[in-house]
Amino acid sequence: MSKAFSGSNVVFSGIQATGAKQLGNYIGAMRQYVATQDEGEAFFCIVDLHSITADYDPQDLHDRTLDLAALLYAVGLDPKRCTLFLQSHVTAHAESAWLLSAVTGFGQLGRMTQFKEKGEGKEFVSAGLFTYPVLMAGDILLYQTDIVPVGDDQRQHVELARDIAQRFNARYGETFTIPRGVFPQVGARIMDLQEPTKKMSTSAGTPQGTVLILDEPDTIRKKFKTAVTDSGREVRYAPDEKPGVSNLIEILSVASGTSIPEVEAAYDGRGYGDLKGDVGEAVVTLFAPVKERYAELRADDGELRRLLSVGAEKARETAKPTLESMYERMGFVLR
Ligand code: AQP
Repeated sequence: MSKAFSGSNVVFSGIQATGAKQLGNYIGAMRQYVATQDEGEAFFCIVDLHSITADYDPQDLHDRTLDLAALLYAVGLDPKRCTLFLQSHVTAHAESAWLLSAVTGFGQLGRMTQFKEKGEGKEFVSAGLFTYPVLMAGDILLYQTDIVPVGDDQRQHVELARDIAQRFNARYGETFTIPRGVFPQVGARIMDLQEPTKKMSTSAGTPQGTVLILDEPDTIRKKFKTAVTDSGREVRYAPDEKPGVSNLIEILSVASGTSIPEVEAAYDGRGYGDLKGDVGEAVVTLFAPVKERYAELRADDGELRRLLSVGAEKARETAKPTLESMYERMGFVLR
């Protein structure tokens, strides 16, 4: 299948609509979106269809979707340089998920860590939570994607998408570009500040250990001040041995634009108190302009909807030839 855009990379990544967005989402994903929007043709998708796989409230989904669109523009996505759209506005996503389920192993889905983690201990686990990675594979493959900027927790799902693409190509003929995940060198897995062996997450993390992008400055400072660190006073980057302090070092490195060894050197002999205070301050400074832009953008519902509708139009056009090839190669009689 030929690329819609030759000579450059196609970038695709999705982000869930529900859940207040946290520092991990920013460092692991959004920051990379902004950086990759000039690497070629970039598509960023608010994956609202994914949001119904766990318990959710319809009104909350509705409001959070527009909140997230405003936030993504506020962190630096530029509608002139990338395409931002809602997954539910492009029906090819739901269709491709069904078609790709024919080349996805039941056993493979059962091995997905996110399914196990998110389903564990729940009274009701939806079938959607199980098939979620197939929808995600369709999201990526419909755009003939080369690179998928995501955090470390999505590594397994991107691998599965590659596997699905290879199986489809082998069974029905070359149809998909095989995508590759790209992960930030620093900050691919930001940890919960209270439980630093677990990733920061709005649904699974601790409220005090999860820093929200739109938290008030004092709340951010307090969350860092009370961050759980390790015994001793040595500010040294060693994630297995010292998860708490290493997480703070990574966050400070990203928020202040300095390398990990530079952070270690700057805090040599100073202990954890200074480090916690400074990381909090650096994150407050990082998010201050984002909060300001967000407030302006979120105030104009009409403009947000207009931008999303332009994005959806572009996404529909781009996805269409790939979806048609899928139907054709799988033996369906075309309309
Ligand atoms: N802690 C993290 N560190 C680095 N990257 C992260 N991402 C999420 N948490 C971290 C990356 O953010 C992108 C979008 O994620 P999502 O909101 O679609 O869903 P998620 O990965 O399930 O994030 P949460 O906060 O854990 O959401 P909930 O709690 O709602 O399920 C992805 O690229 C992800 O890697």
